[in-house]
Amino acid sequence: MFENLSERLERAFKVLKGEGRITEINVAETLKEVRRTLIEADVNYKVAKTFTDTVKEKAIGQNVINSLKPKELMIKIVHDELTELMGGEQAPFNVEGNPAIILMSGLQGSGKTTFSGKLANRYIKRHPLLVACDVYRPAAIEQLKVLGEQIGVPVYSEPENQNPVEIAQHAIADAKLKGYGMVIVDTAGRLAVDEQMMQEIKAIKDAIDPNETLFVVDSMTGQDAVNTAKAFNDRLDFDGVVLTKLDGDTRGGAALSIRTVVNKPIKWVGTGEKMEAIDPFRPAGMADRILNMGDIVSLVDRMQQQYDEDQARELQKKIAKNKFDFNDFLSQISKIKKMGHLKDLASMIPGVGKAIKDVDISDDAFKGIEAIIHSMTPYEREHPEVINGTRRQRIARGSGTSIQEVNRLLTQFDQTRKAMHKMSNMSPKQLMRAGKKKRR
Ligand SMILES: Nc1nc2c(ncn2[C@@H]2O[C@H](COP(=O)(O)OP(=O)(O)OP(=O)(O)O)[C@@H](O)[C@H]2O)c(=O)[nH]1
Ligand SMILES: [Mg+2]
Repeated sequence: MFENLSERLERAFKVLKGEGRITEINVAETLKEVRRTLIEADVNYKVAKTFTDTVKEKAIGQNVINSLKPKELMIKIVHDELTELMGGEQAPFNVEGNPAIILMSGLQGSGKTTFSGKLANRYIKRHPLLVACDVYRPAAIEQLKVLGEQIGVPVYSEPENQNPVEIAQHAIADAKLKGYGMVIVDTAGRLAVDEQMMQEIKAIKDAIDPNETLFVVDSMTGQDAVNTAKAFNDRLDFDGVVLTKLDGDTRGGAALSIRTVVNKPIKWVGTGEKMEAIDPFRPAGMADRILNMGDIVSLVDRMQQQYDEDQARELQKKIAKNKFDFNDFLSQISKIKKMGHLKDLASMIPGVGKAIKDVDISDDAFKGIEAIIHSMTPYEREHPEVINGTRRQRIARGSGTSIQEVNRLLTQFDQTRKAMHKMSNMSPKQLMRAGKKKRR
């Protein structure tokens, strides 16, 4: 995500390295490069100009009082301004009421149906109901049903009814009757903005009065995304934007200009086809990522989605009793995999993004390990200590790996288990001391 943008900005800042202070002259070159970078990332040229003008004003103004080095000062100002450009504070998402009603809008293929599923999955505890209001493609209902099944959420549809307004109204009545806490209405998209689609989505909105009307847009479409957003907003007056496909090699322009052009906040981003690949949009976090500073808050958020407190406590107990086994190991791996692409996750760690830019981190990294564990009997998984030489040979054969790989996994597992057990019995003070010792 934004790799090019990050790299170019970094180069722009390099010019200032070694400079003692910011002056009109040395900052001019950096700013010219920043502006060029933004325009190439598909940011509207007016937005880019205003942006660099503001940065310049702030940089020169702060020069005297600030003790930061020019390069660091510039990075900080650009970071703050990028955050502002994308809306400043994280926008609230209104899910009050019973049921809370969310309406999707957007062009064909923008990711409405996928995002409906992701949102339902994210709010699974509210007992959501998905509604299929795309009446033009028979396959659309089917697509939503497949997603619904995958995440365990029911789908309301009326295959014989061609009136999406009625379907949405019936679905809400049904939700009230059956006690669903949230209704997510998926609608039909068109290839381009057209009058009939606008009338239809407007009619649905007026009829069901949603908490949130979301405009879903493919971030790969760059400037076009901004133009479509404007057209939809003029007619629909939506509440927030969903930027999908941020996992692709999008140039970032849409994320950076939508807020300024339509004055509506981006509320969510989609970063993959998996149902878990959804993040709340945080302007500061996105600025961190653009400037290659990682985004630890989003990483923690992804983790929290996968771990509930009860499970964590259960696991802690097992570790304390030295009962952590291969079943637990397997379930940890599956949680990590659900959090998203490994490379994406790693790049959220500050400082790591750039370091692994050209490293191939494949999502198959766990495949060998999983195959080995799957070749163990249930008893072996719970009692790894019984896995002797003959058993190791059988496991290697069963998993299509070698005895060396099985040995390596068993040794690693044993070490991890010992270390975890030891740590779980330490006081916070002892933990600190152990950490220091290791670093020396
Ligand atoms: N890589 C990636 N692919 C996505 C993302 N969101 C959706 N897609 C893919 O984009 C394609 C279109 O997504 P849909 O959800 O069907 O789009 P839609 O807006 O419902 O399309 P219509 O119903 O035809 O209007 C699918 O192949 C999705 O898997 C995302 O965040 N990342
Ligand atoms: Mg769809």
